[in-house]
This record gives sequence, C-alpha cells and structure tokens, in this order.
Amino acid sequence: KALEYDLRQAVLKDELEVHYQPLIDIGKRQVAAVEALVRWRHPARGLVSPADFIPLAEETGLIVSIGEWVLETACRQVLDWQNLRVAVNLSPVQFRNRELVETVRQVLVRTGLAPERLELEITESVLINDASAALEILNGLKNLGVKIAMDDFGTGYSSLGYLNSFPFDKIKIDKSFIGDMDSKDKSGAIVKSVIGLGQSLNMVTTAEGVETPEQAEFLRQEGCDQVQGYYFSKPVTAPELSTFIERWD
Ligand code: G
Ligand code: G
Ligand code: MN
Ligand code: NA
Repeated sequence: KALEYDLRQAVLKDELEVHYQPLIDIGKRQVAAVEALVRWRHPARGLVSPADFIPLAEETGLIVSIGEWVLETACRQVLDWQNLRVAVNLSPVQFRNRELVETVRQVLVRTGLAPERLELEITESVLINDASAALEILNGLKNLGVKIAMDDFGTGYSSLGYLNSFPFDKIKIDKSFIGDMDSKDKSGAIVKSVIGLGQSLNMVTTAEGVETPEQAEFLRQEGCDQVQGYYFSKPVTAPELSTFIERWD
C-alpha cells in the first residue's frame, strides 16, 4: 500500500525516468534503435527497477498513464537522435484498453515523430487471452505505420501460430537463450533456427542480452540483424546515450 501511494505520487512528482539501451545493426555496424526502459528515482529507495514496480502499476491500472508517459517521453527524446528508431514496451494491461490505438496516434501527432520510427514491443501473453481483440488492436497500430516486435521470444508458449496470425515486423530472441549459448549446445541451435525462421518470414531478428564478443560474433555469422546487451551498453540516461552515439560514429 505504501508503495502504491508512492507510485501515484511518482507520476505527479516527476520521479520516473526513461533510460535507453542501443540496438546495434550488425551488418551496417550502426546504432539502429534504442529500447526505452522506465526507471523510478525514489527519494528514499534510490533507483527502483521496473521489475519491482511494473507489476504493481499493472494491478492498480497506473500502468496506463505511466505507459503513455513513457511512450510520449521516448518519442520526443528520439527526435534528438537523427534517424534512430525507438522501441517501447507495452504491458498486456495497456493492450486490454480499447483506447490504445488512439493514444499512440495522438502521441505521434503531439511529438511529430514519423510512425515508422516507433516500434512497440509486446510479449505473447498479450495474445493468449483474447486473440481476436489483440489482432484488431495490432492491425490498428500497424495502420498507423508503427512497427510491432515480439519480445522475449522463446519463453512462454511461443506458438509458431502467433508468428503466422499476427503482423510482427521483428522477433526479439530472449536473453536466456543468448546467455546459455556458451554452456548449452542446444541454445546455439535454437538461436540459429529462430534467426532462420525470422529470415524466412521476412522479420527483423534481434538478439537480447548479448554480453560477450563471442556471442556477438556467433550472431553475426548466423545472420542475426541486430544485437542488444551489456557488451555494447547497459540501459543509460538520454545524455549518456548521446555520448554513446557520438563515440560510436
Ligand atoms: O530495464 P529492466 O532490465 O530492469 O526491465 C525489467 C522489465 O521491465 C523488463 O521485462 C521490461 O520489459 C520491463 N519494462 C521496462 N520498461 C517498461 C515500460 O516502460 N513498460 C512496460 N510495460 N514494461 C517495461
Ligand atoms: O523484457 P525486456 O526484454 O523488455 O527487458 C529487457 C531487460 O533486459 C531489461 O531488464 C534490461 O535491463 C535487461 N538487459 C539488457 N541487456 C542485458 C544483458 O546484456 N544481460 C542481462 N542479463 N540483462 C540485460
Ligand atoms: Mn523489451
Ligand atoms: Na525481452
């Protein structure tokens, strides 16, 4: 309860921040996009991880206003970074809200961001409950011109039917597979086949949780399009990301 009160205040008191993690295009050796990841700078607790407050925000419905704030902040911020795209995570709770498509449309209008520079990341849990409602919303978002990414691919049920039935532009291979590649032969084989799957379906493939040069090299050889992880950069503040981009060029 105390945390719930604090979280309501956090929105009003401007205690939330968006951090950004680069996604590197392996072929072009360029920063292609950034993923927006919310943080809470709590006056007493310090920097609170979203893993510790997103569930509460979802239970209380606060995620709808927090999510809209993250979306608008990230869309505005990425205007500073020439032609980079920005990826924003959507909660299943936001997806249950019929207003989502209109909210995204309005944020694009208010910020003036070109729709194709916005990528919305969803997990398959969004699709499980009511697939036809989810499809309608996804099609609505696609009609705005934004891109849709399947996040954490390989966890959950990972029904291949989802890739068939929903208009995904990108598959993000879950970091657990990348982390296990060194120790488990099977993980390398799985990563390889998901990259192949993405290629055959004309979807961009991104590997998350890349922490070593060996992992990055394996992914390059296998034709993965983008890599993201601590090996390149952890999620950082907007000014830090500007520095990262300058150094990269
Ligand atoms: O950034 P970090 O590694 O701590 O993220 C932890 C979890 O919180 C991840 O699953 C991530 O997708 C989620 N998360 C981070 N930012 C947001 C956000 O703005 N909205 C939603 N719904 N989830 C987020
Ligand atoms: O669930 P989602 O994929 O949106 O969340 C991304 C999460 O992964 C965030 O919590 C982010 O901080 C974390 N992350 C980003 N890069 C790495 C990495 O290289 N290794 C690990 N272990 N976590 C990472
Ligand atoms: Mn994500
Ligand atoms: Na993920």
